[in-house]
Amino acid sequence: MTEFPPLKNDLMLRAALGKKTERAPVWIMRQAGRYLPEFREEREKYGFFTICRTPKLATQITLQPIERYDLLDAAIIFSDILVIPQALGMEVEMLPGKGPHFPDPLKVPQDIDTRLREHVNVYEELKYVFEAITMTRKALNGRVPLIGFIGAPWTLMSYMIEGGSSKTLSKAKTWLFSYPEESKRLLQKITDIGIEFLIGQIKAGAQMIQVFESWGGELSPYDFNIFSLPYITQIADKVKSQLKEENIEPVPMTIFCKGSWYALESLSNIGYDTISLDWTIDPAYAKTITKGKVTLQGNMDPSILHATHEEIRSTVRRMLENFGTSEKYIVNLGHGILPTTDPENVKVFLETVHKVGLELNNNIIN
Ligand code: 1CP
Repeated sequence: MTEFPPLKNDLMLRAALGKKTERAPVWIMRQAGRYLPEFREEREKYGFFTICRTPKLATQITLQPIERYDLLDAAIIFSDILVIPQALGMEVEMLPGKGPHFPDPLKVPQDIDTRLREHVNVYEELKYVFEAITMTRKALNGRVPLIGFIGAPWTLMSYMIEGGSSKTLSKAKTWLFSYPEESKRLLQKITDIGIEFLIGQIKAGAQMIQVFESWGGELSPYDFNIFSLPYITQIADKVKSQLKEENIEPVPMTIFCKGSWYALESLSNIGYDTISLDWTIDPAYAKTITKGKVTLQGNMDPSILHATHEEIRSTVRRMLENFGTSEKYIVNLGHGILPTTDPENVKVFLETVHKVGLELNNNIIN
């Protein structure tokens, strides 16, 4: 494995592993992206997936928010969850202002066999992500840890069948309820690739991992237990056991199931170190249900970054008071930052997290 510069700021890793922190660390979901003018400038020159596939560009953009603010405690590799469907052989375009589009989505279960690659050589098809991770890790020079990620199987299956964003996920759900066995076969296929992809990311230099089940909350608790939970459980289990077998130090893993408040207890028992919460979950409730077994991450409503500086400051203070800042907490939003966010407001958010975090911790210590 490649040698990297020593890590200077390990707050995120300590928080994820349940160790004390002098203040709660902070990063922002989708922190390198559309709200930043320096990103939009690059995006005018290059296609979205060209950036993902060009390690030098992916590195440069991953570093943009780190350099602009100098207040973030982690970087997340610039990529997308939809690189797995691409590796499976599907075409995905990124339409400006609209988001992802699959010109030819999966329509019937036979498509699993006729349209998707039977064997995916992850190290070949997704080599560009591994190269971007290694290059970014070197460029970070130990400033903050680098997060790698994948989309969870149900979320990826939804995009592969819907062909893009959908309000109801009616086509993907038709599969679950009309062809449950075939759906499970597809979910397993995505799971197997996801596990190998995450292990590859860790070998390439990712120091933390996040699994995004962005459409988890579209499932009933009953269906979540059938079509999401078993697969995200396998991912945590197998990534950790395989790393152990290869004598590689495991890295902290985070699960984000947006909308799946009902699954909090289950999620705290399946091997993830951290659970990322959306803003509909009350901090006290989350702490009671998870009983200190995991670190919590989140969960400010991203829309609050559109409000006044005063409103941002008071919301951050309340959030830090409720979660506690000295252990088992990572500050984040409850979902990705909105493209319409003013970068100045992000600065206010980050500065307040630092200031109030230190202040609350000192009060506890003194
Ligand atoms: O800083 C970062 O976080 C950058 C890396 C990153 C990540 C972690 C991007 C870049 N995308 C993602 C994850 C991702 N992609 C998720 C999971 C997180 C979440 O729920 O928000 C999802 C669902 C996607 C799919 C996707 N890609 C969407 C969502 C559309 C929908 O269905 O609501 C969109 C708009 C994209 C495009 C995209 N991905 C990333 C960026 C910067 C962009 C904008 C693309 C552009 O420039 O046009």
